[in-house]
Parts: sequence; C-alpha cells; structure tokens
Amino acid sequence: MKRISLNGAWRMKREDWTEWIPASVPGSVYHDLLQAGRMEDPFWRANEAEALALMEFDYAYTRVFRVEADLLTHEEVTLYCAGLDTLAQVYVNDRLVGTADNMHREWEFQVKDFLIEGDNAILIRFSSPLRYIRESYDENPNDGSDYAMKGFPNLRKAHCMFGWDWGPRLPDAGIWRDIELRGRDVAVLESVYIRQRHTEEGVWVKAEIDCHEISGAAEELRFLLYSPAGECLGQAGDRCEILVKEPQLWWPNGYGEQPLYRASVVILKEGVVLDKWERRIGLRTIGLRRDQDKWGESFAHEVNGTAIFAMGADYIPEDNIFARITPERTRRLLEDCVRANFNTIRVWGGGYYPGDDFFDICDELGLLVWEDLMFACAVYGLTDEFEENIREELICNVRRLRHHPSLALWCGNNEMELFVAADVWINRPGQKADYLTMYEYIFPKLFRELDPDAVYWPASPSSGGAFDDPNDYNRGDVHYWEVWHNGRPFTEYRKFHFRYASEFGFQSFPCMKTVESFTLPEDRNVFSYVMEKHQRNSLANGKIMEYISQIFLYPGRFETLLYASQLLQAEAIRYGVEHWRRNRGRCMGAVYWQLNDCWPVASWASIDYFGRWKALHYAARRFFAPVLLSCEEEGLLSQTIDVNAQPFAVKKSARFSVSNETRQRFTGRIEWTLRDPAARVLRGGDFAVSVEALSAKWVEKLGKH
Ligand code: BMA
Repeated sequence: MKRISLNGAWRMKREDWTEWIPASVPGSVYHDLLQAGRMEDPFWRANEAEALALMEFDYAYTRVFRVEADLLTHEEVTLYCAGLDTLAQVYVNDRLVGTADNMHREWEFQVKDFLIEGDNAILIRFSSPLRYIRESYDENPNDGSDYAMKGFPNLRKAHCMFGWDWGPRLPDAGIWRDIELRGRDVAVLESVYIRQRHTEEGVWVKAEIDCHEISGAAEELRFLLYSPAGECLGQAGDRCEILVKEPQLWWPNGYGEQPLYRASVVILKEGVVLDKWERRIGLRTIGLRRDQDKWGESFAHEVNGTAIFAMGADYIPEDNIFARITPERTRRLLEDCVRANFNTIRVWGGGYYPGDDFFDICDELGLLVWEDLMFACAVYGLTDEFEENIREELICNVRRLRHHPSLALWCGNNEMELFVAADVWINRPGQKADYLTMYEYIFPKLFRELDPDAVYWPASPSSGGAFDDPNDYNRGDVHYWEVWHNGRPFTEYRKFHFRYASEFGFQSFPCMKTVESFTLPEDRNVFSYVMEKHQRNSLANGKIMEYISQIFLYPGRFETLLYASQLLQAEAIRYGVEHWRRNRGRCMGAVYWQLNDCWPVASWASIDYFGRWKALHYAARRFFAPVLLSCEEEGLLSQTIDVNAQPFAVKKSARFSVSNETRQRFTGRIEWTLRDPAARVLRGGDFAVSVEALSAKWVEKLGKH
C-alpha cells in the first residue's frame, strides 16, 4: 500500500470571509485562528463567550497536492481521515467525495476517479456544531448534563467541548487527526487481532487476520514476532501462531516489568508487500475478579492471575483545543502519574478515544487503562442511523486499541445506568429500553466479535447491569460523591468499604501562577466574575470556603486561600485512599476524580492545565506508595465535633496499618512519635513489622477509645 500524507500546511477560512489564512493539519479552527492572531485567547478572563460565538459559523480547509502518475496506477486510491471534527463535507477538485458526522470515527473515501495527474485541490467544509445541536434538539430532544449545551447528545463529538462542570463551552472544529492518500492493490489488511494463550509450555501468540479484497486474495501471509530485545522469535504462515517459550510477562507499574514484544503481519502477492501491520504487544492475561464473598461481590483487575489494587485517577482531555495535545505533553502527564505511583488511569467517557501514543505510553509505563466508550451523562436516541454510526465508531476504536497490554477494561458509558435507572433525563417512553439495547445488547455483542478476550463492563458505576442497583457499595465499581457534591465532611469516607471507587473527588483552586495566567490583579478574589467563570461547578467557590472552615483558620489572603484549598484537597483524598488501602481485599481500587484539567480552572484535578502539580499530586505519591504506612487516628477531625455542644468528649487513639502492594513480603520497622502543635515530642516508640505480599495489616493501637 502506498501512503501519501496530506498533513502539514493548509489554508482555512470562515465561510463568510473572502481571504484564506494559513492553517496546519492536524489542527483545528481555534488553533489556526489563534496562530493567525484572529481571535483572543479563549482562556483569558471571560473571553470564552466570544470564542464560543465563532462556532456559529461554518469553516473550510483547503490545500493543493501533487499526484504523480504512479499513484493512479493503483487499483484503488482512497482518502483516509483518522479524525474529522465533526460535520464535514469532503471535496476533491470541486466534487463531493463524502461526508462525515462523527469525530470518533476514522473515514475512508474512494477518490481515484476524482484525481488527476498533477495538481489537485482538496476542500473540507465543517458546518457549525452549535447550529446542528440547536436544530437537532428541536427534532430530537435528547437530554443530558445541564453543564453542557442543550442538544449535545445528538452529535458524536467530545461531549465536554460543549461545557462540563470543569470545562468551558468551546466546541472547536477541524481536521483533528492525520489525513492521507492510500494507493491499494489486490487486498489490504482490514484488521489484525492478537490473541494469547498462556500455557505450561509458554505463551502462544496468534494473529487473527481479516483482509479486505479489492481484486483478489493475498497469496502469502507472514506473521513475525520479535522479543523485547529485538530477536525474531519465529515466523508463522497461515496458522499465524507462535510459541514464546520462557515468556517475559508484562505487569502494571509496581508489580513487575513492562517488556514489549513486536508483532508484525505482512500480506504479499508475487513477492510484493500489499500491506503491513506492526505493533508492540505485551504478554499478560487480564481479567476482572468478581467473586461472591461475605460483603457482596469483589471487583478487581486481575493481571497474570494476581488481583491488583487499582491506584490512579480519571483522565479528561488535556486541552480544550485538542490540536495542542502533543505526545510529549501526554508523556509528561503520564510520567507524572508514575511518579505518584499510579498503576491505573480511567479514560472518562465524555472526551475522546485517546490516540495511539497515549496507549503506547501506558504500555511502556505499566498504567492499566480503564477505557470508557464515549458516552457520558446523556440519553441518546437509538435510531437506525445512530446505531449504525456508533457501531462503526466502536469497530474503528476497538480494532485500533485492542492489542495494547495496558488496556484493562472497556466500559459502556459514564454514569448512565445510574441516571437512567433514576429516570434522570428521561423524557419519553422507550429511552430506558434503548439504554439496555445499547449497552447491554449491541455493545457486548460487538465485543464478543471484536475483542472477545477483553473485559466489557456495562457502565461506570455498575453492579453488572440491568439497572440492578448500579451504585451498590458492595458490588462493582462506585462513584461516591456525598463528600463534595452533597457537602458531607471528608471523614465520611471512612464509613464505607467500596469494592472499587472509580470516582470520588474534592476540588481546589489552581496555584497563583496559574491564576495569573487568566486574570488581572482586580480579578484575584475567589468570588470575582472572572474567578467564577473559571469555576464551572455551581456555587463551588463558596463550597471550598465552607470546607476550609472545617479544618483551617480563615486564610486571609487570596494566595493563602488558594494554597490552603490545595492542602485541604490533598488531605481529603488521602483520608479516603489510606482507609481503602487499609481494607485491601475488600476494596480493590481507589481511582480519584480527576487527574488533569483542560484549561485553567478550579477543579478536582491533581495536576493543573499547565502541568503544575497541586498538593494532591504530591500526596498521591505517598498514599499510593507500594508500601504504605498509615495511621487511623481518632480525634477532633474524625468526630466532627461541635464546639458548642454541652458537654463534648473527644475519643483519642491512633492505630497503624501497613499496606503492601508489592509481590514480595515486607519486613521493616515503624518509628512513631506523637507531637503537640508546637512539634514537641510527647511520646514515641518503634516496633518491627512484617507484612505478606499483596496485603494490608493492622499493626498497633495507641491510646484508648
Ligand atoms: C462525575 C464525572 C463527571 C463530573 C464529575 C464531577 O460524575 O463523571 O461527569 O465532571 O463527576 O462532578
């Protein structure tokens, strides 16, 4: 197959302009307007509204490219687009070659008949996403999160681009992923599925190959496998199965190494390579451990037979302007996760399916990925057309990502089982049935065809589906929001022993430097208009103040307040995570909301938009440490004392626990001291401790109840 990239310099214009401006592809309208100085920074102060209005217009992208005679000798020439955002009409030499309506899909259009030898012009028009959601809502009123703009569920475009409780309303547009011409002959690889059988003699690695025949069949098929050191481990013909003796297994971060093998598939005719597929893979088994037990049903990722305590956070798009998310930036973020001892990332369903580089980095770093499908906080209209569209969307993304060793689980959606069960956003009969048809019939069936070896989980949170108490604290995964959204004190975390907390969170302000990036000095008060525009969860700046009052003195200065809010956030999440790790076995996951931000904002993130660590991220490094010493204290905080109560007594005690998340026994010493507020040592001691691999152990209780 011949590939000619069309990435690079293009031109773009708003449909009502006469002149074109320079553009870059992959990229986006906002990105190009900013580069050309044609719009203000949308993140500065309250500029968002003006930037949003720009999306009332249609935009066009164009470029000229040369076609050499040999390209036209291929049996087929296609235009392959890895991502178009979103409502696009594609023209080659003024003739329409195809349309697109889903930013999550790859598109491939036949273009041979439209091309000529020499210079050719391509033009892609993008219609206004705002106009579309408005008009489509009138016809098809599908509701969803009020933080996003009405009608957003009707467009297969990252939902959070229309606003979220941490994100601005900036629904960008453009050619957001690679674009290329492909010359294809005889047959091409439609898909390759790598399967593994772990046996006594070693790991059998098999490639299941689907070819798309253009004019006939490929004559020869080659499957090759290379060791992490680059040594060829064998070549298989039609059987496509290779035995790896003495396999080096892939483990999540903290449990072992991440050796990556290379799998390569080539199809040939008369010795000529027709197509090639080459990816890195990891040898491991992965599943979900769900056993009935005295509390309910366990829920844990199981890798190579070992149950993992998932430690990590929920990932959202790294920038509202996706064109600015580079592999380098993603690598830095994910490396910061490993620095804080993460082993898991949940990709939240209101953004987009990450690019290959995201998963490549997770493979290298040992970060398990919980991958939501891109459905979040919305009810969808399951028409035939919509079904066809999302089916294609799943096929593209599952085929693209399923070989990654880091991929731990596919999840149907974010929070919809929970909401639909409670009739939230349901406005007509049939929508409940549509929910089940989508996530519990169509999707699992597709996964049985596309990725039968993977885990499919119907929703987050869920207890297994069928509206069976989706947020049951004793089964499945849980989103726990009583702390924060319902204002409960964070000490409440200790009352629960979730099986796997996939969301719980606590907000803080970003640091002063980040605040300076979007404010003038007169805005630097948490209740100013600009600070409230950079806080998307309703009334939440007041909520941060309220929580601060429970644990700190009034911070006085703006800068101190920002800082105190971060300490408070770190303390809150630590309080929950340490407790759940002390209860390892019953609880097997603490994935907090949220890892990162898509613009400078007050939010639940532990790393801000500029990559600056908030106090929480430093705390995570400690509370996610492979061997964690924690102290379950009883005192003023855990009892939320009312100082005006008559009389009031405080129970005081401290009990130590060691959580060992490594595969080796831990032996060591605990040294402890008790200090007064002036840091003077009141008491102290030390004792030996030994903790089995993959377990938590209570050590000693000091004081009395
Ligand atoms: C969860 C998420 C997001 C949201 C967050 C904070 O429920 O799934 O939709 O941003 O809470 O409210």
